[in-house]
Amino acid sequence: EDSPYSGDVEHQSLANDMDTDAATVTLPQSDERRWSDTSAYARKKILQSWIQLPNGKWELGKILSTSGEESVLSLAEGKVIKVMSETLVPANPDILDGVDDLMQLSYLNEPSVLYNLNYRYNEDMIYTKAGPVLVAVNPFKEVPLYGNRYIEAYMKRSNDSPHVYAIADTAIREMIRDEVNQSIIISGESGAGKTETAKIAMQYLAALGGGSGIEYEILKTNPILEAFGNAKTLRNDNSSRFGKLIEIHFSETGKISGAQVQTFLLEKSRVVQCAEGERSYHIFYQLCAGASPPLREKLNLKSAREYKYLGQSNCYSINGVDDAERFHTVKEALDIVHVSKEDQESVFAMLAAVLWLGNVSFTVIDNENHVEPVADESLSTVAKLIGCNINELKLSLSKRNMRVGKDTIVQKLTLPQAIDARDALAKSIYSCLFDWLVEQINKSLAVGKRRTGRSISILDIYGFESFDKNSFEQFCINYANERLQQHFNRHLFKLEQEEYIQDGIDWTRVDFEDNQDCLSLFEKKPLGLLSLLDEESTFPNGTDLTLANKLKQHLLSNSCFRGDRGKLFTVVHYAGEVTYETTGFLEKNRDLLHLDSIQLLSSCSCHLPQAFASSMLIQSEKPVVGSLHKAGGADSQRLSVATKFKGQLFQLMQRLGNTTPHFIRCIKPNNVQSPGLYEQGLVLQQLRCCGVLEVVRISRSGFPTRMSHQKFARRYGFLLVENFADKDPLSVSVAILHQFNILPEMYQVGYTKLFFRTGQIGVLEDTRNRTLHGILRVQSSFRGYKA
Ligand code: AD9
Ligand code: MG
Repeated sequence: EDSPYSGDVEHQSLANDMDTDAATVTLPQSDERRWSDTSAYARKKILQSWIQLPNGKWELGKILSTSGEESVLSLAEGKVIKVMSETLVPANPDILDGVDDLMQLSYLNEPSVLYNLNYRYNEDMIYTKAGPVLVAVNPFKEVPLYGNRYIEAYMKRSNDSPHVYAIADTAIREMIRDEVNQSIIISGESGAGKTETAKIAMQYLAALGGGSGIEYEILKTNPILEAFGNAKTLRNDNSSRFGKLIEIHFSETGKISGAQVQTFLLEKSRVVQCAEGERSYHIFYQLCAGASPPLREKLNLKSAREYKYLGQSNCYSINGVDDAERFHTVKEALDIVHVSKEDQESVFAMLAAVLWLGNVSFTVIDNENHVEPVADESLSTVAKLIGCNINELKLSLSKRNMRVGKDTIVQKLTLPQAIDARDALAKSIYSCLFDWLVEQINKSLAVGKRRTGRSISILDIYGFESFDKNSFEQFCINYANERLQQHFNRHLFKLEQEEYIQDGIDWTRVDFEDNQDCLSLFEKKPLGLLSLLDEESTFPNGTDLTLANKLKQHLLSNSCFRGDRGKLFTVVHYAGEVTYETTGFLEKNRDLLHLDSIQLLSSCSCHLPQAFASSMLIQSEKPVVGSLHKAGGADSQRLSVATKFKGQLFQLMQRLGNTTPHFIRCIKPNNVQSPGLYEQGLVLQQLRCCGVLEVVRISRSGFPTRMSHQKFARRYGFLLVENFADKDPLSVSVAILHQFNILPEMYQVGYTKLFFRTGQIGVLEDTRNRTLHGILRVQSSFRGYKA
């Protein structure tokens, strides 16, 4: 009846009733204590232990004996090894194998968490809870967990195993019950399954229906956004190259009434450049493979191999994907979100224009290495597709208006400059096209402008990244993750706090660590990473090296910052240290679009380029009014990329701040996108990065062991010297605490429960067991005497 695995001992249970003659293992304090709060008593009772092999893998061993500092273990396949006892990490008893919430584990150490997830993964149970967080391990194969039958089961609550559906269901219920907007925040590294998970959540919400087919429309945004915003990378055949927040609106009756999509930081550079074995955005290949003959003719479309932008990475197809077929799916989806056929054709014309721009080549025209574009098929096709005069196109790709003082001078371009101008034009056409599509989607989904109801937002955003080489993109992505992590920590803190307050506990005595220091490193004005980056970006003579030096000059005193050699600097993120290289930082941050290009687009006869030109002008910090020529002719003064991103992020955090969040952490079990392969090291590193281990830490930095007064009195009451037989459980509990001199800072007495710091129960357990054993020993020696 007193099984430690059931009932009201939460967060920390003890493997104490398991055995009678365990080998004695002494584990000295180590880092391990951070995750596992092995009490002195429990340590003696450990039967199995984790041992880290030289290759870094953890293996389970049975403890055969322990003498002094060494222990003997038997491993799988009958292997027996002798190890230092201090290297052992306690393993959970077998009855805890595959529990569906990691918090149920007696020993919450890294190998135990890894093992539990692996155990479930092998059974196709890819979802596991870690307290309030859902962990999803990517199966890389179809698992029988989805579809109407499952959706119904979760709606009826007849299935309670962890699932995205269960999270979505809770979100709906809490939205209705509390009248508070909800958010589902999905993170994880590239290929971990965020986008799939977001779709699974949307599927569940869509099953609630809406009427007028709005739910169907919402689901159809996925193929469009994926075609234009996803690409094959070395990590994921369908990698999202942008962040996405979709806010689904509900009417008072709990039906879907509309939705809104917001996107973040599309990777523009992919349009003009991508690495060997990767691809540009799917839509380019889909268009080349799937366009009808009349469309091909109209756009002068060739096969993907004929385009330089697509040819440089030597990769045209994806295993198991039919680009032509996908093209039809995208067109259908565009129909459904009410993009007219004419507009669709304009969209395809813009795509073809981008592809043809990449084929524009240059020729030297003077002895100062100035160039101009070759007037060939590429140039004329671009001009035709965007609807501009071919000479104006030629000019904008060979000259640049510069402002010097009050004068405007015309600078002729050299080959690298001309290529830059061409690529910048291609990138901005594409990113404007992407934004325009999102706008069309939003117009279509904004059914019933009355926003009387509530909403559930789903955030699918890039996870923390740390590569061998980290650039501006990682810098922005990791900054975003740092912000989201703070949101995550603060939410968990709040949950804990609520529990304490509910039970009348003084929660100010709970310390939580935060990542505020690292965020300040990024955001402080004027001496923070972002401000210094912006400042250097405005200096015409700023270079990647001067930027690095400037950062080192001002930030060395910050404990989250380290200067390294040359252009390198390191940031100590919550998930680990990342070394960034400033190469390309300034240029990517400035993201200059020459005014000449805006001028060119605004002179086009087609409506999309015109729309793009005006949206670029609106984005300008100082909107250029009146004639473009009067504006001075220099580069447009736009917000830097980092500043714009920071603004978006603040706005996002503000929106999320008004919601009840639900967190899903996606884990990628291997780097080869294969089913059935679970790499411990890889999983562990992700559990650290996405804060799953942090969940444990946070819950442990308070009073994680909780026991009801009744249970506590029943379990330890017999140890009391005085007779408390008739007293109520609370008095008995207090008497026990006093008799055993449990320090006041080590526990708190709540209305219904006692709250303990980690490890405290161990002392009591120790005494309880010694007493029990003592009674047994007295009995047996008595028997011996008699014999
Ligand atoms: V990236 O940061 O956008 O590069 P994601 O979004 O985290 O990444 P994605 O959802 O695209 O990863 O998942 C990668 C692949 O894993 C998918 O294309 C599927 O083949 C596979 N996957 C992910 N989740 C599931 C699932 N629940 N069931 C089956 C899955 N396959
Ligand atoms: Mg994705």
